[in-house]
Amino acid sequence: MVTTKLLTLVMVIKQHQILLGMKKRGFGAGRWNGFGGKVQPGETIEEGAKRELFEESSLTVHSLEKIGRILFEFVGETELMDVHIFRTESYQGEPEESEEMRPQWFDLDKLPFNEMWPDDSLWFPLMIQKKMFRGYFKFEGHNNILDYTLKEVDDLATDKGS
Ligand code: 8OG
Repeated sequence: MVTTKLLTLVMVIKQHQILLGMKKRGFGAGRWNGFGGKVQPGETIEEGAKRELFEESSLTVHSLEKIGRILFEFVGETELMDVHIFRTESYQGEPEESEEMRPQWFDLDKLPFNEMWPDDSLWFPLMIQKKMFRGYFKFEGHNNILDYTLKEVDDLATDKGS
């Protein structure tokens, strides 16, 4: 049976920079990424996104913009990952290292794509330009994309995931 896990991912942008964290352990360890994780029972997706951002970076945010949604399939695994991606340019606090992430600001034109998930170089440009998007990526292992779709959408809220 195929199941789907709900996940969040938050991108914090300040002028010409983006805050990424080096994932220190678990899924995606050794890669720079935004902040996020599993949505817990009883919280909305946006609440989960804010909680994970705070736990992993010490930053708080009042509002997040929904910017993208990507479904990931890993060959041989029955669980799909439904990742809801948010963006913000207003936050409170200073980034601090956590057990999971070591935060660092990167210039938007000097992103460390060779130390990031391979799909990121395809959708980061849309996210940076505030274009909303939907994607699907089929991975073999964690390095090979076998198949993908990526499209800009006008509205994520009414997009039922087809
Ligand atoms: O709780 P955990 O750290 O395992 O959650 C995984 C995080 O990684 C979550 O924020 C979603 C995010 N993520 C994936 N796949 C990809 C990907 O291909 N690219 C990026 N940038 N993030 C991803 O699960």
